[in-house]
Amino acid sequence: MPVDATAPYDDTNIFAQILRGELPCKKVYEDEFALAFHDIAPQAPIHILVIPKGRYVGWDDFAAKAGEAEIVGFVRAVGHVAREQGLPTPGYRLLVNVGQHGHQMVPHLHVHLFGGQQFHHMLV
Ligand code: D5M
Repeated sequence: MPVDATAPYDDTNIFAQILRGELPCKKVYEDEFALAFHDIAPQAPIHILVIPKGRYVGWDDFAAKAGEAEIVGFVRAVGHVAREQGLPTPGYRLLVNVGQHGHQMVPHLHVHLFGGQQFHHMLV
């Protein structure tokens, strides 16, 4: 079942467990504001998730509640990972699923970074 992105943050969610080091991940980048790791079920040759370290369920509470340094740091981390993966020149795709209609399955904000192939139409 997709999550309700307006629900209170649930500290037992799987990405919270990864952030606390209770579950392993294939880490590609970490800084003060963000953690990036390979998606467990990749849907492209490169499929990385970038998550903020703060407790945000979806885009809306992140945008509304995160501090400016946190927002800037997170956005920069996404760009950093894309550069580290050599993606800016061929290009890549970023995706954020939010709530039920967005089919968000994990209630901790995450940006999907897809690369390594030619994409065509938007996903549906
Ligand atoms: O995407 C949630 C994504 O999270 C989905 O692509 C699978 C991925 N996932 C789930 N569990 C893990 C673990 N443990 N490691 C790495 N990736 C994981 P959504 O946008 O919520 O539908």
